[in-house]
Amino acid sequence: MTVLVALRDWDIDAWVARLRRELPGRNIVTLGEPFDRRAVHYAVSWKHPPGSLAGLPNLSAIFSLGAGVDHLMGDDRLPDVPIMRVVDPDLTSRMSEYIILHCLKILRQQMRYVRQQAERLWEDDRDQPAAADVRVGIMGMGVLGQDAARKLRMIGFDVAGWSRTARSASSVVIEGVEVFTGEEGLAPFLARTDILVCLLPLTDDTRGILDSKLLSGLARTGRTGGAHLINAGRGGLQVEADILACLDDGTLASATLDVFQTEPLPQASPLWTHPRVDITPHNAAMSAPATIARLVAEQIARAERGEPFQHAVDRSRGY
Ligand code: NDP
Ligand code: OXD
Repeated sequence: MTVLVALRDWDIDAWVARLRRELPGRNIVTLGEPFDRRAVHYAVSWKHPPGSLAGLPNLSAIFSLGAGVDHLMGDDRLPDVPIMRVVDPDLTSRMSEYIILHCLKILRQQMRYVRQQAERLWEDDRDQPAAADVRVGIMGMGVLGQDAARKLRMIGFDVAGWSRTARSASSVVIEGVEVFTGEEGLAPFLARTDILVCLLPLTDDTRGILDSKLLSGLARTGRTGGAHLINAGRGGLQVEADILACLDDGTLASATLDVFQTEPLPQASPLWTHPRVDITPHNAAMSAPATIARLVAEQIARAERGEPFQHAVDRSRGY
């Protein structure tokens, strides 16, 4: 039984080595070598070249090596087999670390002190807000959004969330966290938000959602000196020209971006040098080969014991 590893952008050797360790006795092959297409039962993918998983007659499942599956949905020749995504405590904790780091950076005005140090300037702020004075709004109250919400609440932030369905909102029970839903919940959610955290998946419904219209709905009179955006979901969610315009006209006080419309972020992008933009190279929550290869092996073992796969993607929703 063969497992096909179909990756772009990531270190394929590290993944193959880990998968071989976790799946002893299986034939692990890559797209770049000759292999028997009829022997492939499973494929693991991160941004595989579109069409490269077609023509595998015995394929029974595809595993995304990330939590997001937009990289699969763009392939119009994707085989009609179950798709599983990563849900893993290690990846979830990493994302929460990132969100907490940047919410605290805004709360404690860290960028101001970095600038002051460069100028040897000793100037403090005696009117420092408490975490409870700052309203964080999380778009996307799934696995990652809920964990970040819980941890931000523990620190004391005033947290709310926004998700697609009321059903999911009622199942998200985090003390003190109100979950708004759908289009009608969006305006009130934004109006009570000083720091907007985006952890949405990229789908037909969410593409370009972070535009001027949405950002202008954020609160700007809170204790954070204006509205702030943190996007660690996907670059396709944001309209970068609108974010720059919003920074320049005061709609946004800062933007912290881990993901971009084009990755790597082109050298010519004005985001690189904007004084109120913080950039990280799409590494808010990395998929670690050691952990994720084990998850794939566990999923295969489940299927071969006759148990259902976990964390299957709903293709009609796109996430
Ligand atoms: P989940 O599928 O668990 O959660 C998605 C959430 O988004 C759900 O609450 C869902 O609502 C909500 N949602 C989806 N569509 C809409 C919509 N149209 N309107 C409002 N809410 C919507 O995903 P995860 O939390 O595991 O991951 C979220 C995303 O984070 C991934 O898709 C990926 O793009 C990104 N990511 C980025 C990483 C990085 O390093 N930068 C690392 C890992 C993930 P509902 O609950 O109603 O279904
Ligand atoms: C993911 C990612 O989706 O790393 O897991 O972006």
